[in-house]
Amino acid sequence: MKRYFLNTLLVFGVAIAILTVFQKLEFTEMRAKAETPVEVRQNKLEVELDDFYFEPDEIKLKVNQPTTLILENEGDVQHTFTVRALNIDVVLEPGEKKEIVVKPNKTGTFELICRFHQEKMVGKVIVTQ
Ligand SMILES: [Cu+2]
Repeated sequence: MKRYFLNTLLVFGVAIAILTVFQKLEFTEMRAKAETPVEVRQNKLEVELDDFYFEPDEIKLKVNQPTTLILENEGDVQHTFTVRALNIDVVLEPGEKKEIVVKPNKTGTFELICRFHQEKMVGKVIVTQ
């Protein structure tokens, strides 16, 4: 009877030890997730250039933080992704895809244009803190 009791105690002891380890692991994982800001994890953005618009036509960036822009010209003519205020100017042939990394050094709302069709092909780049 005494041995049975000890065995039961041992099983409980092991079970509690395992649960404690699992809880600690889960906690560590949760903390790792919480410490990585959303903006850092999702710093890629696809922008389509088409005849004759940008999609999306409003691009949100964080100041002093690098973002990869995946630019794709899905139209039948040449287009550019141009933000003069941020010294960005990329020309894309029809069907061409380019990745650029932008790291804006100032906040504000800046004009995005295609240099070849700037009367209709426009958008905005909004840089915030
Ligand atoms: Cu264009």
